[in-house]
Amino acid sequence: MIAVTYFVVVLSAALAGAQTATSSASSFKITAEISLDDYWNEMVGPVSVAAVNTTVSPTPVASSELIPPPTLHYPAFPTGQEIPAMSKNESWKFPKDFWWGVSSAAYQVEGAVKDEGRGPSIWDVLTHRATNYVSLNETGDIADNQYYLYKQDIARIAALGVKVYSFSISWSRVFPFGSGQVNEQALRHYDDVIQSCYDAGVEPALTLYHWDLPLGLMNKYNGWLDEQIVDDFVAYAEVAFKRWGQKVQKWYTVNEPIVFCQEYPYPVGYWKSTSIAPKDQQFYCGHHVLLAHARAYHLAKSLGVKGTVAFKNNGGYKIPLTNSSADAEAVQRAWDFNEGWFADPIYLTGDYPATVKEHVSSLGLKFTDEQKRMIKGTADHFAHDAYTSQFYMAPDDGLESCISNSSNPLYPSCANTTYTYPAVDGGWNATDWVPQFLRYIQQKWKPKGGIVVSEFGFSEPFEALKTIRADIQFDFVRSQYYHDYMRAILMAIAEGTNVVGCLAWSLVDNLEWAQGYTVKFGMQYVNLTTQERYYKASFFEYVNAFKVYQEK
Ligand code: PNW
Repeated sequence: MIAVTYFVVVLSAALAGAQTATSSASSFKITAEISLDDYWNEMVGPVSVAAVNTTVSPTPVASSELIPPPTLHYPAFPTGQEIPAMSKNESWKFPKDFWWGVSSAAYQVEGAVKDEGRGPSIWDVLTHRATNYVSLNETGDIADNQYYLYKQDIARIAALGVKVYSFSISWSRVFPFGSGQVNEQALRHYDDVIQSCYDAGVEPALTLYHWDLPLGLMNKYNGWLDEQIVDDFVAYAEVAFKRWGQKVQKWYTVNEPIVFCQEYPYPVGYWKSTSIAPKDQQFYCGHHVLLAHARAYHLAKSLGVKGTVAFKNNGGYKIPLTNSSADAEAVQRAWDFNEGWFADPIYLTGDYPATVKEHVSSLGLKFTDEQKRMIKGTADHFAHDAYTSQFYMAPDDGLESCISNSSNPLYPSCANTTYTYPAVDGGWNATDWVPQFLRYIQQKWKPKGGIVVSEFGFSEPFEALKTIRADIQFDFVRSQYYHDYMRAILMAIAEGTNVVGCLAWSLVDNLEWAQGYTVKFGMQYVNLTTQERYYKASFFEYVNAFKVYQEK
């Protein structure tokens, strides 16, 4: 228990009445001291607490667990055999130094949201207060309770021979209000998570920001919409780099800026209001992310941080619907406004792709020459969360009419798209296009240090409705996905694409953001009542790819 800490915060009228989604006509500013407890009570209210709230020592994983769960649907796994009998393709291999692992993010797995001095993040408000924001009003209050069960989680992945565990640090644990006073207890917690990884023979990879913005910064200046976040992020990164920079070899600054910037506009009334038009907010966010990332990168280098520093980009392969030149142009705009928005500045020019630049500079957001020089080259490899592939095409009424009409729903990218079926129903549909996708990344952004598929994974349709554990564990469709995805990476490597690592999402079922626990991405089932973990068949399928194809 830490002593009650008081922080000076700026309160405005909008958040004094933050329980409802009404925005106030007038606002006032006061500077006040508030305890962390009172801040929680005002902004979030009561939270659920797990039965287990001290760090648990790992219990050894029983050898009976280390064989795949029995098949329910077809007899392809003879008893005791890990995969269907299948011949090896001798022209494929993962090089010896190819690194692979599993991933998670703080708010999705940790729980213990109020413990040991953690301050609230925007996700505590989104789950507790925002009306209809999260399916079934589920929260991350307890989640997988990994805050206390990490030794068990690490032991379970180590038992399967997993090499890397990629997780994120909770900014509002380190800085309960986002800036100001550091919470030493949080640092000690992550010291032990990191050390526990090494003790188990698993290498930790750290992400500094996986969407859980400290609420204090959202209340103070709308988070990523304001340039002040750059200094605050760099101050946070500095604490992490100084603490773990000589130990941790793999660093990511931010996870998927496209996704979290497009999360703006957040529902109004829960935090400071903004006059930035809803559709423009993502570009303010992106601008500040690029500056924050780049400064953090240079800071890491100047502090002598060992290993690699990059950010996790995301997106999907873009397939032109037809061979028309309009669809080709739409595809290019889609790359520009997705991957290229962050990748062109960081890997190529220090600045946005021309199409994006035209739009962003119309908002008054421009990088100076010095900033461009600072941004360019700030990633030691290309980390891509590569889940999907989609068809793209020009809008029905043509590209030009969209580009000249800011009220067109597709503006400003103006690329129209279609999924075969929605992501929550398993429609990520990526594996066929993975080799082309990875080759595109290599040819377009020419990353030094190669490509890491920093997340990929699959939600089985309707898995959350299953009630029989054996049925849940035999995740045939996800297994097929991992089977195909691994072969797609092998194919890419065989074609000469420099893929150096991959991280499967996710080691356990967890809080899938606005979809709560209704959508499952885990390679382990978690009984959320008992917090017991059970390997699913897909985990064995994933691991097996390395058993068969990685050079010893
Ligand atoms: C990732 N896309 O989000 C996140 O990093 C995870 O936190 C999340 O749980 C996981 O994927 C599964 O959804 C993505 O549209 C969101 O390409 C969107 C895309 C990719 C990843």
